Amino acid sequence: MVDVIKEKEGIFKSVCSLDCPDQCGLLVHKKDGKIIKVEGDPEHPVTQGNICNKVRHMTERLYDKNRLQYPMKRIGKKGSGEFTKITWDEAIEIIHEKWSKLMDEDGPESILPYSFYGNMGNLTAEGMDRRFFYRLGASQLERTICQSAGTVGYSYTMGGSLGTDPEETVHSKLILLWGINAVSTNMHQITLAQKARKKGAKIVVIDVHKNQTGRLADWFIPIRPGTDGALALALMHLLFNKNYVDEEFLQNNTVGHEELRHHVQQYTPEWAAQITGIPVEDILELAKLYGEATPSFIRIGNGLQHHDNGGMSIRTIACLPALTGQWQYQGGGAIKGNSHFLRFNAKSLQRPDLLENKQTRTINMNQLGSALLQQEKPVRSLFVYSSNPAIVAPEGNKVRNGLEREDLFTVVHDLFLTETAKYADIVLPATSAFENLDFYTSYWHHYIQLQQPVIEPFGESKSNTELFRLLAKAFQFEEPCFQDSDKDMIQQAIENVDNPSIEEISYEQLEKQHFIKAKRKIVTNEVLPTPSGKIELFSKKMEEDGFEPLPSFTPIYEEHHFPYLFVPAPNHNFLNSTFSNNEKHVSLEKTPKVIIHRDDALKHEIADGDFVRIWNNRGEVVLQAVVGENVLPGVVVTQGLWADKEGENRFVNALTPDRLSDMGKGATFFSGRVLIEKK
Ligand SMILES: Nc1nc2c(c(=O)[nH]1)N[C@H]1C(S)=C(S)[C@@H](COP(=O)(O)OP(=O)(O)OC[C@H]3O[C@@H](n4cnc5c(=O)[nH]c(N)nc54)[C@H](O)[C@@H]3O)O[C@H]1N2
Ligand SMILES: Nc1nc2c(c(=O)[nH]1)N[C@H]1C(S)=C(S)[C@@H](COP(=O)(O)OP(=O)(O)OC[C@H]3O[C@@H](n4cnc5c(=O)[nH]c(N)nc54)[C@H](O)[C@@H]3O)O[C@H]1N2
Ligand code: SF4
Ligand SMILES: [Mo]
Repeated sequence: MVDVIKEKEGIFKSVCSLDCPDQCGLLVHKKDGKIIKVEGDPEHPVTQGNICNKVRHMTERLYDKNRLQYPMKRIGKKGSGEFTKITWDEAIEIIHEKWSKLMDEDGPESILPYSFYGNMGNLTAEGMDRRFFYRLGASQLERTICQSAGTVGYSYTMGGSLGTDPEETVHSKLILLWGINAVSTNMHQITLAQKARKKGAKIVVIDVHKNQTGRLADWFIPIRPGTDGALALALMHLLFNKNYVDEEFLQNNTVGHEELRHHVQQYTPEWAAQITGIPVEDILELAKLYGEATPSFIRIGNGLQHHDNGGMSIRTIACLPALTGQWQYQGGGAIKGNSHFLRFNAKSLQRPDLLENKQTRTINMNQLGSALLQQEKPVRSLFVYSSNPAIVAPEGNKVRNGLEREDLFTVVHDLFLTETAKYADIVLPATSAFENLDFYTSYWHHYIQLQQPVIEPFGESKSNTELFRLLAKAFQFEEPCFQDSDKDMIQQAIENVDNPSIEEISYEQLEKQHFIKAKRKIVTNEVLPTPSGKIELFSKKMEEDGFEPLPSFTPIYEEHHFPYLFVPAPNHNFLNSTFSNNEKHVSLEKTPKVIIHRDDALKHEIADGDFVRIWNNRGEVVLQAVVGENVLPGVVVTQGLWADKEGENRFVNALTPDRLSDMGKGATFFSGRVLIEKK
């Protein structure tokens, strides 16, 4: 095996580390020891050499003049971004000393780790860090900002994150992109859908506004935010009543179809039309289309689940493919997530046993602001890595007020001086994924991939695993697992796996083959991981957990005094807040905008291009209006999680609620309400 780092020139295989379902195979071009170009790997079975614009411009981020090179300590006011250079030894010493004192005074729970998937590598995201914080006994973080409501909802129906193999969706005859902006967020699903379209498939998009994905659809269906569950219930009503259901499939593979048939009689298309804003004729037409198409495929996006009722919406939509027996066909079914097929030995990697029955408290990452501001058992130190909560977390002003606390000792490990890092006492430079050894498991396609380091660490930066090894050493943790190398950790994670899809993969095989596909059977030939082993249209487990056992609809929370629903979605050229601090990507997005329906704009005398003040009891932003008909009246949409800019007020998460969703303690970014006026 070539030691890629040592090679000064060449083209090397790599993996995209970003939090994106596609997890593309990459080819990295190297010259004089530096990366000069990143392109798609044509040999990757799913992504086939195509990559997005974001990563095509990755070299600009890797060698950005603002990339952190060495550890620093704060010298100015919190948030001001004034720091001075220190050494790694000093940084580790300061953290060790401070934490030892806090642990003596208030116990280890006064320390809160905060991380997410800024890098999807399994070691980077949930490896040595987990071992370290379990062993320390720090507060535990509920990492539920992204997909947890839907994951729980989908699992009640299907037993886990398992769905269609995306490669098979080229055979689909109907592709329903539901609450997903796939052109921006899952581009290879679009490539596959286009191939299916060439063979006669129809693409239908259901969204609250007509973005790029809506524009390429054969049929775009606008829907009021947070009402998708009602649409799905009416579709079920029609599928049963118009005999589109596959009775044999229901009989053999599901639990509760008779109860469901009876239950959905109340959910007429007229009822759903009132709630969703979709005309009755369109609901009838969609039911006919879905009822008649085989194979049909639903790609369930994140838009649906970032709502108060997100869990139940996805639980409900997940029932649809079973009604018409779609799981029997190649290219039929649905994908919410597919990580079930690539389950590895997470316990060996993360070592939760190191907690040793310590009763540590849990803090929800969506409620970071409240956690930092609470008086009782205060959080006294925050350690942020692979995440940028000062931009991405809801109720952002609360988060920043918390970060401003002079008595909070904050450490941030990142590649850039993010908005969060500006509040840190200690800033530590992180390597990029191209500098690390790691393994990757997609949550959409079915391949596991190895990432060999391609370049030397940038400046003095260190990987997440190396950082936590150093901290473990400072704390004199003696368990041998703190000395495991990255290769050891990969082996521990992929060996002795209780998952028939990948049980025999070895490190050497991964190294040789680059991408290995999970062995997978058609979902219904397997016993599903639900309590009954079947698709649960009626779920006893839901009843035990305090939910209605059958699909149902609860409207999102009414913030009555604010008339407009506010949907601050991601954008095309950033990935969450990543790239929002890189000039190239910012220049592609230009400026943050707010999309408003013509009638609403008229009411407030707002013209296209005007600046609009958008506010509620949580905060306010001022954005430039795009007036038109690409959004329903009563809904305003923004795109992108933008870095702060001096003199501008563009922090959309200042307005989002930190309520938790019905299931999975998930985020409710899209269930907030606002007022608008011309600035
Ligand atoms: N370019 C780019 N790609 C990304 C990301 C990014 O920031 N930029 N982020 C990555 C991450 S972490 C994730 S989780 C995924 C997210 O990607 P997606 O799964 O596409 O989810 P979102 O973009 O959050 O929302 C998708 C769409 O849902 C719509 N929506 C909002 N509320 C509702 C509703 O109630 N009903 C319906 N039907 N639609 C609704 C929004 O208008 C939006 O167009 O993308 C990943 N990929
Ligand atoms: N309004 C609104 N808010 C949202 C969303 C939305 O749709 N609307 N989407 C939500 C969703 S789905 C998600 S997943 C979250 C995502 O929120 P985050 O996970 O915070 O995602 P990013 O903003 O991309 O920040 C990741 C950070 O990790 C850093 N990083 C990258 N690699 C490494 C590494 O190897 N080590 C370390 N230490 N750092 C690294 C990057 O430089 C970057 O600053 O945002 C959520 N926030
Ligand atoms: S961000 Fe997504 S689409 Fe872009 S290269 Fe990475 S995995 Fe591929
Ligand atoms: Mo996400």
